[in-house]
This record gives sequence, C-alpha cells and structure tokens, in this order.
Amino acid sequence: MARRIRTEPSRTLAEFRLLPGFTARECSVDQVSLRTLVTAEPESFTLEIPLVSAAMQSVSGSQMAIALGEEGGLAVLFCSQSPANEAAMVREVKAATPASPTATRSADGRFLVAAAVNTHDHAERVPALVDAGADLLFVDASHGHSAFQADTIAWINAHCPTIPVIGGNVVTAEGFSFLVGAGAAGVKVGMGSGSICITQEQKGTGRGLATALIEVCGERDRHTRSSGRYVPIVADGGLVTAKDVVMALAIGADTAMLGRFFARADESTNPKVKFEGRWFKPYWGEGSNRARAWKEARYHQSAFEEGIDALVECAGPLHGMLAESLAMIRASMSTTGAASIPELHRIAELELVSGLSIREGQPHDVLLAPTTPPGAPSDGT
Ligand code: RVP
Repeated sequence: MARRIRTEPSRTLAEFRLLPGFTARECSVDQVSLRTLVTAEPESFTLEIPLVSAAMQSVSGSQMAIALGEEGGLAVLFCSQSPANEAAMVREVKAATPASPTATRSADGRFLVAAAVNTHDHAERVPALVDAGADLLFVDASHGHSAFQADTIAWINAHCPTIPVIGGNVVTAEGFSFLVGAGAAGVKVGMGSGSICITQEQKGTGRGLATALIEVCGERDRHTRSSGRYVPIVADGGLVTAKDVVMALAIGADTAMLGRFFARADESTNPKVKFEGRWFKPYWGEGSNRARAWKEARYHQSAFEEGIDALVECAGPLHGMLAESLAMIRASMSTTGAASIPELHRIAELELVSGLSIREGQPHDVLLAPTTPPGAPSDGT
C-alpha cells in the first residue's frame, strides 16, 4: 500500500483567519514596515514590499520589472522565451534609472534584476542573463524536488558563485531540505494552486498552499535553529487578495509571488482587449497550449495541458493597485500587533475557520441599499 496516507485535508489560505493581538503605538498602520528578505546570506537581498510578480509570459516583462522595482517589489522575468530575448529584457531594466528612494536596487544603485531559468538550457541561458546584468535567478519548474533542479542549482553555483539562486517549487519538508542541500538561497512553495493551473485536476498532484507553507516553514525554522542560516520562502500560486498575502506571511513566508494579480496591471506584458464592453488583459498559464513552445521545459512533459488560457479584468496602473493592497497588508499586521514581517512570524496566531464562520465574515442578513451607490458620503442624518 501507499507509504503514507494523510487523512487531514489539505488547506487553502482562505480557510484561515488571523487573531488580533496588542497594537502598541509602534505598530500603528503608518509605522508598519513591509521590508523582507528574498535570499539567504551572504547576499541577503531585501525588498521594501513582500510582492514578487510571477515569471510568466503574460505578466513579467521589462515594463513590469521597472514598475514593480520602483515600488520596492520584484518582478521575475519569464524564461519561456529565447535566452537572447530574456537577456535583452535584463538589459532594458538595468538601463532604466530608478527614481524612488525605496526602489529595489542592487549594490551598483541600478534596479535589482531577477530572471527565471529552466532546467533544460541553463548552460546557455545563465551566462547570457548574467552577462546582461541579472542579479538573482529563480529556477522555474512546477516540481522542484528533482534531480534536474539539483543539477541546475549546482551548475549555477559552480559557474556564477556570486549570483544567488532560488529553487522551487516544492510543497513538502523533504522538498525544502532537498533544495537547501542542493544550494538554493531561497525556496519557492506551491503546486497546483495557481489561478490558471489545472495540474491537480490533470495529474492529481499538488497541495493546498496553506498546508504546504505550514509544513515547509516549520522545516525552514528547524533548519535555522540547527544551522543558524535563515532561508527565505516565497509563497506562490493562488494568492488572490491582500488578505491571502498576509496569511501567507503570517504562516512564515517572506514574500508572495502573484500572477493573476499583476496580469491585471497596465504594466503586464500584453495590450488590453475589449470583451462585452469591458477591458481585460489576456492571462495564460505557462503549462497551457498558448505557451506550448516552452511548456516541456517547465513541466517535463508536452502530452497534455497543465494550465488554461484566460482573461482578467484590467485594474489600471500598478501604483494605484498596490496602494490599496499594501494599505490592507499594513492594517492587518497592525491589528495582529506586528510592526514588521519578522515580528509577524513570531507573534501571529492563525485559526482555521468553518464555512459558516466565513459566511459570517461577509455581509449577511441585510438587503443591499438599492439607491445609494456603495461608498456614497453620508451627512449622518
Ligand atoms: P496566480 O497568482 O494564482 O495566478 O498563480 C501564479 C502561479 O501559477 C505562477 O507563479 C506559477 O507558479 C503557477 N503557474 C504558472 N503557469 C501555470 C500553469 O500553466 N499551470 N501555473
């Protein structure tokens, strides 16, 4: 029979709520710091905001990298394109001058550039990206607990020892230890939870992101205690709103990678399209037929689809989108009593909620006012 059958269900982030803690003056909303680590020592790259855009054709090109870098986050340039094209994107980002004091910079003051690589053509791609100025690499694979991934990380560490590499994706403690043992400077967590992902339906493999993070972050903390080295974790796939990001951070992630969220921004790679009178952007999975030329490199198979081709409603310029989401993240952290992400890791208390409890947290037992537009000002009378 199976080596192990876990009968506790796998959980999603949406099934948890954060308990409030004591809000000291030092953790009022405007005092909360969102600074976070993206790689382990010795490089210890930091971001001012814990948001990373997904390495996907329909999300992260040079425009997204510049816009999100300016906001203090990080875009991961996609590798489902030729090494020459990806290297050209790296150059474009390096040539743009960061304006904001809190932009994500490398030691030379230019934008810190992150680029994805696959486990097939790294010997050609990595030198092209590093020559172009890439500071940080992400191995882009749906299943990172593999011999191919270990070979790729080892190759990068041997040939480009100053360039940290983030491995992934894994969803188990064993997967985390494997990647750290292979030389990863950070670990990306999530399988089958992305908004355009059908891996769970097609192959039956995957795990709810909350359960994956609980197990992996627990293993990371054990690793920190035994080795003294803290390995940052990226939560990836299925984060829909700011509260999902906060929940992932509270469990122990250091950053959140989002695809659907950033695909809706003006700065994602594709032009807007009009559909039934509304504006959308195309958003498709790296395992969909639309990305088929590169699917084999990420999924190690080309016989069937693991992603879909979709539309997401436009949300306007990135800056405006982020202002609201970051305000929500800060407010949530303030309510838990955490003034920083490391503090959130130490003090957060999460609780699994019932379906009825989730319903209670939404408007209920009232009729929505038919004439007053939502948010209309009231004079109190
Ligand atoms: P989401 O933010 O829910 O849109 O998820 C984005 C993530 O989904 C990516 O960072 C990647 O890990 C995963 N992905 C990308 N393509 C596919 C697919 O075709 N199945 N999945």
